[in-house]
Amino acid sequence: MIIKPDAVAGHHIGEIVDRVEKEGFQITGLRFLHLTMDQAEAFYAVHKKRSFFKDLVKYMTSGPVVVGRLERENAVDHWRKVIGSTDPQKAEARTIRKKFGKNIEANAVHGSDSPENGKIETDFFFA
Ligand code: FUP
Repeated sequence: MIIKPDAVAGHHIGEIVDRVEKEGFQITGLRFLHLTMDQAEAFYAVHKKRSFFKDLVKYMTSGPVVVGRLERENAVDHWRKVIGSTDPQKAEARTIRKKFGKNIEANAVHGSDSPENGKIETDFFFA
């Protein structure tokens, strides 16, 4: 997971980490850091051609984030259910994005979209 700049700035780290643990995840890595442009561009490289890429990188480097390595049975699918739809307005009640997301860009948290990408993304931040 990544707790994105808007959620960190909004003082929601504690509530989000609390939810992570209540959902049965084991936190096996947790870091507070400010992404560089290079890191943000590399992390979102799949979206390089998309119209929102430049703004997304700008936003992701606008303030510190918290990155976490989460383990659980069926972790990827479960975390995606807990965070909700990319657009907070479309996210279901009780999801993290519904609760804390501001808009489709500043949507509070990141989750990997497959176990393969989960491995790539956790390796990006954790040795
Ligand atoms: P998700 O898997 O829900 O994080 O969504 P995507 O991989 O489709 O998008 C990654 C990030 O790009 C989103 F979290 C926010 C940003 N984004 C936009 O800023 N605008 C869009 O129209 C779509 C995504």
